[in-house]
Amino acid sequence: MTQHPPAERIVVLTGAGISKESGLETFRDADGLWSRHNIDDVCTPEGFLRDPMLVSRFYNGRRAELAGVEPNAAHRALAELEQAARDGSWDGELLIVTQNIDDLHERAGSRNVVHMHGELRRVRCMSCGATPECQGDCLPQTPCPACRHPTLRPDIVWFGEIPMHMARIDAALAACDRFVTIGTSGTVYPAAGFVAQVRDHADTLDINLEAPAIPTLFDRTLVGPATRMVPRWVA
Ligand code: BJW
Repeated sequence: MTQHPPAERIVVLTGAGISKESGLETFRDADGLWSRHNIDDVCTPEGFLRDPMLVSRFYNGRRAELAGVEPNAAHRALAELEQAARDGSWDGELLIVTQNIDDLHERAGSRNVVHMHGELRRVRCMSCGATPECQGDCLPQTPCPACRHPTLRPDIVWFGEIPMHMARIDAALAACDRFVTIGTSGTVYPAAGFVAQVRDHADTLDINLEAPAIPTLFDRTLVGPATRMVPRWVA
């Protein structure tokens, strides 16, 4: 019989490392996206205003990659834990706060997912704020289906912008008993500061392929690939 974690309210923060074994790139690993793309060009509002086509090509390329990959054992293990809460076999609550813009948590079956850095499958109208879904390539000069304004940007949080759903995330962090990070370098704020927010009231665990180079604020670390370590932690 499966023994799920004992804590009642768990917040899991995921980063690019959880999707790496599905075939998506991370950002800051040696072979990551930032080794080939300039952050200021593709990941800032100023970069988009300078060259919307360059930014659109960057995200269209990532949309194409996402279409060719599947959730992995780590995504599925989290979805199974949430399902256990739903069917009553685990007396707990799980919220996934993801920095990822892919939809692999949802495709694995998770429903309680908050995308704090936006979603690849949506674009945002720079006039009315509508966030329609976009299939295949999305181009900035496409008219918004709601207001016809011809400037749709990726629905992504770039540097200098405020991450999404922060009120819900802060409330979940304040109420959680356990906080687990999976596959994130912990370099980008505000997500990097969540462990400091919870450590006086929650048990904290970091799951990462690499052992931390410097001491961290986490109570425990599990070192290894997410597809091995997350099912082991959830079981
Ligand atoms: C595995 C694995 C396997 C690999 N198994 N593990 C100076 C000090 C402090 C803050 C700032 C500062 N100057 C500027 C700031 C703010 C800035 C910031 O933090 N900058 C830092 C770089 C210093 N932050 C912002 O601007 C944010 N906004 C903000 O702060 O607004 C103010 C505000 C906040 C709150 C309330 C009110 C006001 C916005 C940040 C936007 C980030 N956007 C991006 C790109 C968009 C999405 C996209 O294109 O995909 O988000 S940047 C990029 O980094 C992306 C990611 O979500 C994010 C985090 O990266 P992640 O996921 O951690 O990936 P990596 O590559 O870094 O790490 C992968 C990890 O996986 C590694 O550790 C591997 O070891 C591991 N791994 N394989 C397990 N198989």
